[in-house]
Amino acid sequence: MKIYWIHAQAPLRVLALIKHLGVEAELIRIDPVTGGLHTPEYKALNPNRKAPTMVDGDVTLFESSAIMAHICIKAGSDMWPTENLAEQVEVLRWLTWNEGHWVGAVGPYYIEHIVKKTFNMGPPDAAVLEKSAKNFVKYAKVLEAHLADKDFVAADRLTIADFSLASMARYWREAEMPLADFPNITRWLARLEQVPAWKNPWPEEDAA
Ligand SMILES: N[C@@H](CCC(=O)N[C@@H](CS)C(=O)NCC(=O)O)C(=O)O
Repeated sequence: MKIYWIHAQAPLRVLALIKHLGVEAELIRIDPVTGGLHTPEYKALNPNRKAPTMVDGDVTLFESSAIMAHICIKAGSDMWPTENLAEQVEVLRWLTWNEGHWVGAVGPYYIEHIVKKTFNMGPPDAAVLEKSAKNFVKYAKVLEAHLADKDFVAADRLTIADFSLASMARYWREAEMPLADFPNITRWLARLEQVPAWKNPWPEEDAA
């Protein structure tokens, strides 16, 4: 199995899962700054020109959720439930909620404070952050209420939904996300940090 990755939050989920499950994979780092996502070879694998991308035999996949589900099935891991279909639906619900709502809520903070700094794109735009606050609070309230009586997002255990939802939010302090008033969320994020592969998801040669 080959995983094409860049140092960013969607590939992070897949790399953490691979490490957590001990799956053997060739991890191929791409440099987005020098056009690595735009080569004809890469575009043939992922026409979105984004990372991650997985190639496993005849199967080529983009979208980190689908890649994570594939890896779990292959590794026999119930982090993507395949026996209890009610659990599978619950995990799917939170993966969908992540893409549909949570990414849009936390994304502006992550982009303004972390992505811009990483790629020397200038200072955070205060107007963007101010405009984002209402949406952030709206969806943080949903997750906060959901986590009131839970250690994990779905199925009462660690699943790929946790990895998806936490991949930007894990940087909440550095990204200045206003999460201090959401103790269930911050406790859940701290709990995930106790998972070694989540705490240090990057390949060994790039542990920074
Ligand atoms: N929904 C996609 C998101 C993929 C995505 O947006 N990847 C970003 C990194 S988090 C990327 O490749 N950005 C590089 C670029 O847009 O040039 C997934 O979950 O895989």
